Amino acid sequence: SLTMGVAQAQEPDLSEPPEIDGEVITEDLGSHTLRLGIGLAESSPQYLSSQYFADILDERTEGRISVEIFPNSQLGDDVQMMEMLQTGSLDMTYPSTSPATTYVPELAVFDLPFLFPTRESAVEVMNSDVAQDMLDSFEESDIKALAFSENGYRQLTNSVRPVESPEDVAGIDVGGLTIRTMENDVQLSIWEALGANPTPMAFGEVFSAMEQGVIDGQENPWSTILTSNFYEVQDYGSETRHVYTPFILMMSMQTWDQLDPQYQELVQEAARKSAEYEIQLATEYDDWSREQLEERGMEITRLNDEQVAEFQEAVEEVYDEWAPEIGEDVVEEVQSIVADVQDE
Ligand code: TK8
Repeated sequence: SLTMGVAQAQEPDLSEPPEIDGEVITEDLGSHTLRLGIGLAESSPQYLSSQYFADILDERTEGRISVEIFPNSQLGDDVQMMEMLQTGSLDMTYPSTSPATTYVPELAVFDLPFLFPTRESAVEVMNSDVAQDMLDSFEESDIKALAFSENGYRQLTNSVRPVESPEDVAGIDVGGLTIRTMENDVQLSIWEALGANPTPMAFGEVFSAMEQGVIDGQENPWSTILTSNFYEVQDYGSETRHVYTPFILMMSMQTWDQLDPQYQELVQEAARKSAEYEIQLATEYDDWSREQLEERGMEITRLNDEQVAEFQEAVEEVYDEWAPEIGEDVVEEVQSIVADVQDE
Protein backbone atom coordinates (compact mmCIF):
# COMPACT_ATOMS: atom_id res chain seq x y z
CA SER A 1 0.00 0.00 0.00
CA LEU A 2 1.01 3.63 -0.38
CA THR A 3 1.41 4.15 3.33
CA MET A 4 3.94 1.33 3.68
CA GLY A 5 7.23 2.51 5.05
CA VAL A 6 5.81 5.75 6.41
CA ALA A 7 6.65 6.07 10.07
CA GLN A 8 3.61 5.91 12.30
CA ALA A 9 3.06 9.08 14.28
CA GLN A 10 3.98 8.12 17.80
CA GLU A 11 1.72 9.26 20.57
CA PRO A 12 1.93 8.81 24.30
CA ASP A 13 -0.71 6.70 25.95
CA LEU A 14 -3.04 9.65 26.43
CA SER A 15 -6.21 9.71 28.50
CA GLU A 16 -9.33 10.28 26.50
CA PRO A 17 -11.10 13.52 27.43
CA PRO A 18 -13.69 12.90 30.17
CA GLU A 19 -17.18 12.36 28.85
CA ILE A 20 -19.14 15.59 28.44
CA ASP A 21 -22.03 15.56 30.89
CA GLY A 22 -24.08 18.22 32.64
CA GLU A 23 -27.11 20.18 31.59
CA VAL A 24 -27.55 21.27 27.96
CA ILE A 25 -28.78 24.85 27.54
CA THR A 26 -31.52 24.47 24.94
CA GLU A 27 -32.77 28.04 25.14
CA ASP A 28 -31.36 30.44 22.53
CA LEU A 29 -29.26 32.86 24.59
CA GLY A 30 -27.38 34.22 21.60
CA SER A 31 -24.70 32.83 19.31
CA HIS A 32 -20.99 33.39 19.79
CA THR A 33 -17.84 32.41 17.93
CA LEU A 34 -14.89 32.75 20.27
CA ARG A 35 -11.39 33.08 18.82
CA LEU A 36 -8.79 31.47 21.08
CA GLY A 37 -5.12 32.12 20.27
CA ILE A 38 -2.50 29.83 21.81
CA GLY A 39 1.28 29.66 21.64
CA LEU A 40 1.81 25.94 21.22
CA ALA A 41 1.32 23.35 18.47
CA GLU A 42 -1.68 21.11 17.62
CA SER A 43 -0.07 18.12 19.31
CA SER A 44 0.42 19.93 22.65
CA PRO A 45 -1.64 19.34 25.81
CA GLN A 46 -2.51 23.03 25.56
CA TYR A 47 -4.17 22.53 22.18
CA LEU A 48 -5.81 19.18 22.99
CA SER A 49 -7.40 20.57 26.14
CA SER A 50 -8.50 23.71 24.27
CA GLN A 51 -10.25 21.39 21.86
CA TYR A 52 -12.00 19.73 24.81
CA PHE A 53 -13.03 23.18 26.10
CA ALA A 54 -14.52 23.88 22.66
CA ASP A 55 -16.32 20.52 22.59
CA ILE A 56 -17.93 21.09 26.00
CA LEU A 57 -19.27 24.49 24.95
CA ASP A 58 -20.44 23.20 21.58
CA GLU A 59 -22.35 20.25 23.05
CA ARG A 60 -23.84 22.06 25.99
CA THR A 61 -25.13 25.04 23.99
CA GLU A 62 -26.34 23.01 21.00
CA GLY A 63 -23.63 24.67 18.92
CA ARG A 64 -24.46 28.25 19.87
CA ILE A 65 -21.01 28.83 21.38
CA SER A 66 -18.21 27.71 19.10
CA VAL A 67 -14.52 28.15 19.78
CA GLU A 68 -11.98 28.56 16.98
CA ILE A 69 -8.43 27.71 18.04
CA PHE A 70 -5.40 29.41 16.45
CA PRO A 71 -2.21 27.52 17.46
CA ASN A 72 1.53 28.19 17.05
CA SER A 73 1.50 31.86 18.11
CA GLN A 74 -0.04 32.67 14.71
CA LEU A 75 -2.12 35.52 16.19
CA GLY A 76 0.76 36.80 18.33
CA ASP A 77 2.78 35.88 21.38
CA ASP A 78 1.55 35.75 24.97
CA VAL A 79 2.18 39.47 25.61
CA GLN A 80 0.51 40.59 22.40
CA MET A 81 -2.49 38.31 22.80
CA MET A 82 -3.15 39.53 26.35
CA GLU A 83 -3.10 43.10 24.99
CA MET A 84 -5.56 42.02 22.29
CA LEU A 85 -7.88 40.72 25.02
CA GLN A 86 -7.77 44.12 26.69
CA THR A 87 -8.74 45.96 23.51
CA GLY A 88 -11.32 43.35 22.61
CA SER A 89 -9.66 42.34 19.33
CA LEU A 90 -9.26 38.74 20.51
CA ASP A 91 -11.67 36.72 22.68
CA MET A 92 -9.40 34.27 24.46
CA THR A 93 -5.79 33.27 25.05
CA TYR A 94 -3.76 30.81 27.12
CA PRO A 95 -0.47 32.40 28.26
CA SER A 96 2.16 31.30 30.73
CA THR A 97 1.98 33.08 34.07
CA SER A 98 5.47 34.56 33.61
CA PRO A 99 4.66 37.24 31.01
CA ALA A 100 1.33 37.88 32.81
CA THR A 101 3.13 39.26 35.88
CA THR A 102 2.89 42.73 34.31
CA TYR A 103 -0.85 42.54 35.14
CA VAL A 104 -0.68 40.60 38.42
CA PRO A 105 2.78 40.94 40.03
CA GLU A 106 2.03 38.27 42.69
CA LEU A 107 2.01 35.65 39.92
CA ALA A 108 5.80 35.92 39.95
CA VAL A 109 5.77 33.56 42.93
CA PHE A 110 5.50 30.82 40.28
CA ASP A 111 8.77 32.04 38.75
CA LEU A 112 10.78 31.29 41.89
CA PRO A 113 13.24 28.47 41.24
CA PHE A 114 12.86 25.03 42.83
CA LEU A 115 9.66 26.07 44.65
CA PHE A 116 7.62 22.94 43.93
CA PRO A 117 9.27 19.62 44.80
CA THR A 118 6.32 17.74 43.30
CA ARG A 119 3.64 18.35 40.69
CA GLU A 120 1.02 17.66 43.39
CA SER A 121 2.25 20.60 45.45
CA ALA A 122 2.02 22.90 42.41
CA VAL A 123 -1.53 21.74 41.66
CA GLU A 124 -2.52 22.31 45.29
CA VAL A 125 -1.25 25.89 45.06
CA MET A 126 -3.07 26.46 41.76
CA ASN A 127 -6.29 25.33 43.48
CA SER A 128 -5.75 27.57 46.52
CA ASP A 129 -7.46 30.82 47.55
CA VAL A 130 -4.24 32.75 47.10
CA ALA A 131 -4.15 31.63 43.46
CA GLN A 132 -7.86 32.43 42.98
CA ASP A 133 -7.14 35.97 44.22
CA MET A 134 -4.52 36.27 41.49
CA LEU A 135 -7.05 35.24 38.83
CA ASP A 136 -9.58 37.75 40.20
CA SER A 137 -7.00 40.55 40.04
CA PHE A 138 -6.99 40.38 36.22
CA GLU A 139 -10.44 42.02 36.22
CA GLU A 140 -8.78 45.41 36.87
CA SER A 141 -7.09 44.96 33.48
CA ASP A 142 -10.32 44.02 31.65
CA ILE A 143 -9.39 40.35 31.54
CA LYS A 144 -11.47 37.48 32.92
CA ALA A 145 -8.94 34.86 34.04
CA LEU A 146 -10.74 31.50 34.15
CA ALA A 147 -8.40 28.74 35.30
CA PHE A 148 -4.84 27.69 35.98
CA SER A 149 -3.37 24.64 34.28
CA GLU A 150 0.08 23.16 33.75
CA ASN A 151 2.85 24.39 31.52
CA GLY A 152 5.16 22.36 33.71
CA TYR A 153 8.68 21.71 34.92
CA ARG A 154 11.13 23.59 32.74
CA GLN A 155 14.30 21.95 31.40
CA LEU A 156 17.35 23.47 29.76
CA THR A 157 18.38 22.73 26.18
CA ASN A 158 21.27 24.11 24.13
CA SER A 159 23.28 23.49 21.00
CA VAL A 160 26.77 23.95 22.45
CA ARG A 161 27.61 21.45 25.22
CA PRO A 162 26.16 19.03 27.73
CA VAL A 163 25.22 20.81 30.96
CA GLU A 164 25.42 19.11 34.33
CA SER A 165 26.42 22.02 36.57
CA PRO A 166 26.08 25.80 36.84
CA GLU A 167 29.75 25.95 35.71
CA ASP A 168 28.71 24.36 32.43
CA VAL A 169 26.12 27.12 31.96
CA ALA A 170 28.63 29.85 32.84
CA GLY A 171 31.41 28.25 30.77
CA ILE A 172 34.14 29.61 33.05
CA ASP A 173 36.84 29.85 30.36
CA VAL A 174 34.76 29.73 27.21
CA GLY A 175 31.90 32.08 28.05
CA GLY A 176 28.31 31.67 29.26
CA LEU A 177 25.53 30.18 27.18
CA THR A 178 23.15 32.65 25.58
CA ILE A 179 19.80 31.46 26.85
CA ARG A 180 16.41 32.73 25.77
CA THR A 181 14.17 33.46 28.75
CA MET A 182 10.54 34.38 28.99
CA GLU A 183 9.79 38.08 29.28
CA ASN A 184 9.94 38.09 33.09
CA ASP A 185 12.46 39.65 35.49
CA VAL A 186 12.64 36.72 37.91
CA GLN A 187 13.52 34.37 35.05
CA LEU A 188 16.19 36.85 33.99
CA SER A 189 17.65 36.82 37.52
CA ILE A 190 17.76 33.02 37.55
CA TRP A 191 19.87 32.86 34.40
CA GLU A 192 22.07 35.75 35.48
CA ALA A 193 22.73 33.91 38.75
CA LEU A 194 23.74 30.83 36.76
CA GLY A 195 26.22 32.85 34.70
CA ALA A 196 24.35 32.65 31.38
CA ASN A 197 23.71 35.51 28.99
CA PRO A 198 19.93 35.64 29.33
CA THR A 199 17.98 37.07 26.39
CA PRO A 200 14.25 37.65 26.91
CA MET A 201 12.30 36.85 23.75
CA ALA A 202 8.75 35.99 22.67
CA PHE A 203 8.16 32.26 22.38
CA GLY A 204 7.24 32.40 18.69
CA GLU A 205 10.72 33.65 17.78
CA VAL A 206 12.66 31.02 19.71
CA PHE A 207 12.91 28.30 17.06
CA SER A 208 14.37 30.52 14.35
CA ALA A 209 16.66 32.29 16.83
CA MET A 210 18.13 28.89 17.73
CA GLU A 211 18.27 27.81 14.12
CA GLN A 212 20.18 30.95 13.18
CA GLY A 213 22.48 30.66 16.19
CA VAL A 214 21.34 33.99 17.67
CA ILE A 215 20.86 32.12 20.95
CA ASP A 216 22.47 28.90 22.19
CA GLY A 217 19.50 27.56 24.08
CA GLN A 218 16.19 27.90 25.86
CA GLU A 219 14.22 26.29 28.65
CA ASN A 220 10.75 24.75 28.51
CA PRO A 221 9.00 21.52 29.51
CA TRP A 222 9.99 18.39 27.54
CA SER A 223 6.54 18.35 25.91
CA THR A 224 7.12 21.78 24.37
CA ILE A 225 10.67 20.91 23.32
CA LEU A 226 9.13 17.95 21.49
CA THR A 227 5.90 19.42 20.06
CA SER A 228 7.61 22.65 18.93
CA ASN A 229 10.39 20.64 17.24
CA PHE A 230 13.18 22.30 19.24
CA TYR A 231 15.14 19.03 19.15
CA GLU A 232 15.84 19.73 15.47
CA VAL A 233 18.12 22.62 16.47
CA GLN A 234 19.20 21.62 20.02
CA ASP A 235 21.59 18.72 20.62
CA TYR A 236 21.72 18.80 24.42
CA GLY A 237 19.11 18.68 27.15
CA SER A 238 19.44 18.74 30.94
CA GLU A 239 16.71 17.66 33.31
CA THR A 240 17.04 20.69 35.58
CA ARG A 241 13.35 21.10 36.58
CA HIS A 242 14.44 24.55 37.75
CA VAL A 243 10.99 26.18 37.59
CA TYR A 244 7.40 24.95 37.38
CA THR A 245 5.22 27.43 35.51
CA PRO A 246 1.43 27.29 35.02
CA PHE A 247 -0.75 28.44 32.15
CA ILE A 248 -3.89 30.58 32.57
CA LEU A 249 -6.90 30.27 30.26
CA MET A 250 -8.38 33.76 29.94
CA MET A 251 -11.04 35.79 28.13
CA SER A 252 -11.47 39.41 27.12
CA MET A 253 -13.79 41.15 29.60
CA GLN A 254 -15.55 42.69 26.60
CA THR A 255 -16.40 39.19 25.36
CA TRP A 256 -17.32 37.97 28.86
CA ASP A 257 -19.74 40.89 29.30
CA GLN A 258 -21.52 39.94 26.08
CA LEU A 259 -22.29 36.45 27.37
CA ASP A 260 -25.57 35.61 29.07
CA PRO A 261 -25.00 34.80 32.78
CA GLN A 262 -25.90 31.15 32.09
CA TYR A 263 -23.26 31.05 29.37
CA GLN A 264 -20.74 32.71 31.70
CA GLU A 265 -21.30 30.00 34.27
CA LEU A 266 -20.88 27.32 31.64
CA VAL A 267 -17.70 28.89 30.25
CA GLN A 268 -16.24 28.96 33.76
CA GLU A 269 -17.16 25.29 34.32
CA ALA A 270 -15.75 24.25 30.93
CA ALA A 271 -12.53 26.14 31.68
CA ARG A 272 -12.08 24.27 34.98
CA LYS A 273 -12.80 20.90 33.36
CA SER A 274 -10.46 21.50 30.44
CA ALA A 275 -7.74 22.75 32.82
CA GLU A 276 -7.99 19.52 34.82
CA TYR A 277 -7.72 17.54 31.61
CA GLU A 278 -4.75 19.65 30.50
CA ILE A 279 -2.89 18.87 33.74
CA GLN A 280 -3.54 15.17 33.21
CA LEU A 281 -2.27 15.30 29.60
CA ALA A 282 0.76 17.38 30.56
CA THR A 283 1.63 14.80 33.21
CA GLU A 284 1.30 11.96 30.72
CA TYR A 285 3.38 13.83 28.15
CA ASP A 286 6.29 14.75 30.41
CA ASP A 287 8.53 11.65 30.75
CA TRP A 288 7.26 10.28 27.45
CA SER A 289 8.45 13.42 25.65
CA ARG A 290 11.91 13.10 27.20
CA GLU A 291 12.15 9.53 25.89
CA GLN A 292 10.98 10.66 22.45
CA LEU A 293 13.63 13.37 22.40
CA GLU A 294 16.31 10.82 23.26
CA GLU A 295 15.06 8.59 20.45
CA ARG A 296 15.35 11.55 18.10
CA GLY A 297 19.01 11.99 19.03
CA MET A 298 18.99 14.59 21.77
CA GLU A 299 21.65 13.88 24.39
CA ILE A 300 19.83 14.26 27.68
CA THR A 301 21.63 14.63 31.01
CA ARG A 302 19.73 13.45 34.07
CA LEU A 303 20.98 15.20 37.21
CA ASN A 304 21.57 13.42 40.52
CA ASP A 305 20.51 14.99 43.82
CA GLU A 306 23.91 16.59 44.40
CA GLN A 307 23.92 18.14 40.96
CA VAL A 308 20.41 19.52 41.45
CA ALA A 309 21.53 20.95 44.82
CA GLU A 310 24.35 22.83 43.05
CA PHE A 311 21.85 24.53 40.76
CA GLN A 312 19.59 25.24 43.72
CA GLU A 313 22.38 26.91 45.70
CA ALA A 314 23.45 28.98 42.72
CA VAL A 315 19.98 30.52 42.39
CA GLU A 316 19.22 30.93 46.13
CA GLU A 317 19.90 34.68 45.81
CA VAL A 318 16.87 34.99 43.53
CA TYR A 319 14.63 34.51 46.60
CA ASP A 320 16.40 37.28 48.51
CA GLU A 321 16.08 39.60 45.57
CA TRP A 322 12.47 38.84 44.60
CA ALA A 323 10.48 37.67 47.64
CA PRO A 324 10.13 41.27 48.94
CA GLU A 325 8.93 42.42 45.51
CA ILE A 326 6.42 39.59 45.11
CA GLY A 327 5.28 39.97 48.73
CA GLU A 328 6.73 37.94 51.60
CA ASP A 329 3.18 37.01 52.66
CA VAL A 330 2.36 35.48 49.26
CA VAL A 331 5.66 33.59 49.12
CA GLU A 332 5.21 32.26 52.66
CA GLU A 333 1.59 31.25 52.02
CA VAL A 334 2.62 29.31 48.92
CA GLN A 335 5.55 27.71 50.74
CA SER A 336 3.28 26.59 53.56
CA ILE A 337 0.83 24.96 51.12
CA VAL A 338 3.78 23.14 49.55
CA ALA A 339 5.06 22.04 52.97
CA ASP A 340 1.60 20.70 53.93
CA VAL A 341 1.40 18.61 50.74
CA GLN A 342 4.90 17.24 51.30
CA ASP A 343 4.06 16.28 54.89
CA GLU A 344 0.97 14.28 53.91
C1 TK8 B 1 3.55 29.60 24.73
C2 TK8 B 1 4.42 30.05 25.90
C3 TK8 B 1 5.48 29.01 26.22
C4 TK8 B 1 6.30 29.40 27.44
C5 TK8 B 1 7.48 30.16 26.91
O1 TK8 B 1 2.72 30.65 24.36
O2 TK8 B 1 7.31 31.31 26.49
O3 TK8 B 1 8.58 29.60 26.92
O4 TK8 B 1 6.72 28.28 28.17
O5 TK8 B 1 4.89 27.82 26.35
O6 TK8 B 1 3.60 30.35 27.01
